[in-house]
Amino acid sequence: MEEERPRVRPPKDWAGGLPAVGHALEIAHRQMGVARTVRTLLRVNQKNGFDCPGCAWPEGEHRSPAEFCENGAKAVAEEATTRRVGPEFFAAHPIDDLATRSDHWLGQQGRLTEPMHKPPGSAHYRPIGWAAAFRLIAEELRALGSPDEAVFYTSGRTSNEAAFAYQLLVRRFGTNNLPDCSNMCHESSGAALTETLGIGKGTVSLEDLHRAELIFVVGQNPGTNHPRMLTALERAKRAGARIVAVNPLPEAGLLRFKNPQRPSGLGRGTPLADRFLQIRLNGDMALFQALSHLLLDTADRAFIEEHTHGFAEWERHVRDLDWERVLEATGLSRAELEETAREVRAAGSVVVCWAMGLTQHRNAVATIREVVNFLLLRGNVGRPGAGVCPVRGHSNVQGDRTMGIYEKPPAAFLDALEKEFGFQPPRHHGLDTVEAIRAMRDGRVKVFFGMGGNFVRATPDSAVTEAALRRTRLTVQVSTKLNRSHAVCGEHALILPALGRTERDPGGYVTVEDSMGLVHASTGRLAPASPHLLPEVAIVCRLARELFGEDPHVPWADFERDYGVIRDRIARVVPGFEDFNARAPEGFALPNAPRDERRFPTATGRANFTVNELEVLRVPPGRLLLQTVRSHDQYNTTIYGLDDRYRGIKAGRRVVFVHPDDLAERGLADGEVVDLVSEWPDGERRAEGFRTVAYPTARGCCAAYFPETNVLVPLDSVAETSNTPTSKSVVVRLDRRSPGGG
Ligand SMILES: Nc1nc2c(c(=O)[nH]1)N[C@H]1C(S)=C(S)[C@@H](COP(=O)(O)OP(=O)(O)OC[C@H]3O[C@@H](n4cnc5c(=O)[nH]c(N)nc54)[C@H](O)[C@@H]3O)O[C@H]1N2
Ligand SMILES: Nc1nc2c(c(=O)[nH]1)N[C@H]1C(S)=C(S)[C@@H](COP(=O)(O)OP(=O)(O)OC[C@H]3O[C@@H](n4cnc5c(=O)[nH]c(N)nc54)[C@H](O)[C@@H]3O)O[C@H]1N2
Ligand SMILES: [Mo]
Repeated sequence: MEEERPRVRPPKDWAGGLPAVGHALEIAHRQMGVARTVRTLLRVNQKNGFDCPGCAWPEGEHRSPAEFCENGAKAVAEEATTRRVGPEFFAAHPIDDLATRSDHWLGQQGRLTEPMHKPPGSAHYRPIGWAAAFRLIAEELRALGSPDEAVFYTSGRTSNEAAFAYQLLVRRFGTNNLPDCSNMCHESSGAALTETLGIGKGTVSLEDLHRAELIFVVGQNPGTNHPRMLTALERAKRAGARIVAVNPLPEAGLLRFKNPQRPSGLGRGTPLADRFLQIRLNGDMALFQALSHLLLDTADRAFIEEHTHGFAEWERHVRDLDWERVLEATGLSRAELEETAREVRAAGSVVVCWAMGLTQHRNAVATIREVVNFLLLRGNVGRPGAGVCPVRGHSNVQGDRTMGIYEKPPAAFLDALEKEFGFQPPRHHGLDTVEAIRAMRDGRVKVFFGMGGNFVRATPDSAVTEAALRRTRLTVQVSTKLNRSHAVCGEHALILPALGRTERDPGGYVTVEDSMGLVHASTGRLAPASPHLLPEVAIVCRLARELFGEDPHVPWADFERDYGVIRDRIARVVPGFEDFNARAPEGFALPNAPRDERRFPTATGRANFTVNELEVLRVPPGRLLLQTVRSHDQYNTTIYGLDDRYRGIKAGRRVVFVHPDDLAERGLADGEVVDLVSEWPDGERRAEGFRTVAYPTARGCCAAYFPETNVLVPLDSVAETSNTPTSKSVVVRLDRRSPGGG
């Protein structure tokens, strides 16, 4: 492992500005040199360019000629790097050696160039031809006792076309085992919104955000993870909006924004949040219940009467609020809550935005249902400037779900597939991410196939998950870059190197769907990193041809040759994609019944108020509640560098942010080295050697970076209903390391 010596400075209270430009250009330059940097970055999110692989934030109708985003630029540079990992690299590095390397080191080696195979018992990966690789996978799949003994994971960068073809292959093979990164991400949002509003997505457009009078940004760090959202918030502010930030950490991007696009946006920048509610981890359900309680007299009776269900019962529940619990859960004062409620009272339209700070808790689904209650109370759904805005992560994670990457597909989707292709897709539900790990651990699943992503690092309980993957017969990773999932493998292992989104694709353009349900085309222009790469669609189609031979149901060869053929099929299967090929180049918005018509396709046919019991997550004496977050220099498990500029950290990632009083209570000082120990009924889990950083987080809470801390998240610690790992509430104690590192 690399030596890390983190240096610590005070955190920043603004995001963006010239340092953001400088930092991005520095990384881009290191990865790809000057000419390629200019050529590549000018194509991001432009018409006829490629969709930024950074995040799912929408582009807006007026794309500026250099829609600049520091972290978008870094994501692009990682893919467009000129560094390469070829057969010589694998000959020089046995798999055991790769397994000792850090995520940072692995990612920095560059792009994968050729298919590689590790046969049983071999210490190394060796080159393998594409045809032999597909033969091997098909043989292993055919040898299974049942199609349900294989799982097919998807990360959220896969295009609509590749995702549609992939789920078709998997269902044609006979299973719904399609876990995806959503299971660890916005699954809780999907579950809560489907039940209450009848759609598993947000109900606002960019335009709504621009004209909202009040915007809540809850459990989200947009300065790092959705930098272009700051431009939208800035624009809303200029139109008079007020912003309430709800977060245990005073994230720089929430406080003040210096827009690098406008010279006048530099200087002191635009203050963003008008109010910062420094909430305790997991206090949000209490917060929204309390706000609703204070606003019951302002209920939009006409809306409630006409469009909702369950109001009376919910009103009784919220009227009878236990203030003591609210104050304990939130760590906020009653005055702060009352002032915030007054602000809501004065606002004609409210949007609530959120991300992982709400979705990765045991009661995440209930918390998001409470956000919906809060908005429904004043009719803040389905009219301009108002609604729910779950801010998505991966650039096409929302589109992948729309295309059927889902272990619990709705019957209507399967009916449509059956009608279009004339085979019977499996009807029983498949395994999600956590269930897939359990099944591999228990020997019930023998083949793992990953379409992108870094399964062993993104998932919880790293030691358990690694052992689970090592038990399988075959692991297949379709990847662009080296990561730890290549070093933790089954008896047989394959690495299948794929084309990235920045690269020319022989099948034509692909499409993606952003966080607000806009579908648009993405065209790669760079020469592929290696002549041996295949597009994801081709990988799916060639495997299908090997597996099914002449297939009377699906024209796989045509799919591979021309993605327009896939789009024609999508148009007939997925509602909202009519005339897909004609509309894709311009882009179009998917229908959204709550937003467009105030229609709520739920079980009751109305928007549902739900009663959610308020519990306080109490932590045993001496323990802290740990959240696992992203630094400014990473993209999930891809680590660009060891700094976290906005939080004042340089040259190291093994740090834990703790309130100074919580440190003092434990007799600890800033700069000491501790182990983080999570306690769970089945035993302890330990992450070693973290430098304490005295930091202005909420009391009783601490924060450290993912994926180093995934080892601490117990596999069985999941959100109710959504089964999402509770990555934002892990009970830990800090054990001081004895001097000398014992
Ligand atoms: N550059 C970059 N961009 C990215 C990513 C990346 O890694 N790097 N990842 C992408 C992906 S897949 C996703 S899902 C998104 C993630 O985007 P975010 O959700 O912004 O990512 P996290 O770092 O997990 O940050 C969680 C935020 O919620 C706060 N928080 C944690 N727990 C609570 C809580 O209980 N209540 C409240 N109110 N706040 C809480 C944390 O302090 C932190 O500010 O970003 C996407 N964009
Ligand atoms: N403790 C903790 N755990 C978490 C989270 C957390 O906040 N805390 N967040 C969760 C969330 S929100 C998410 S979304 C997951 C992310 O989980 P994943 O999506 O599985 O992880 P990534 O790190 O985004 O995957 C990176 C890898 O994807 C591959 N890749 C990149 N681009 C492409 C491409 O275009 N095609 C193909 N085939 N491969 C590509 C590269 O090889 C790269 O190494 O992690 C989850 N895990
Ligand atoms: Mo995510």
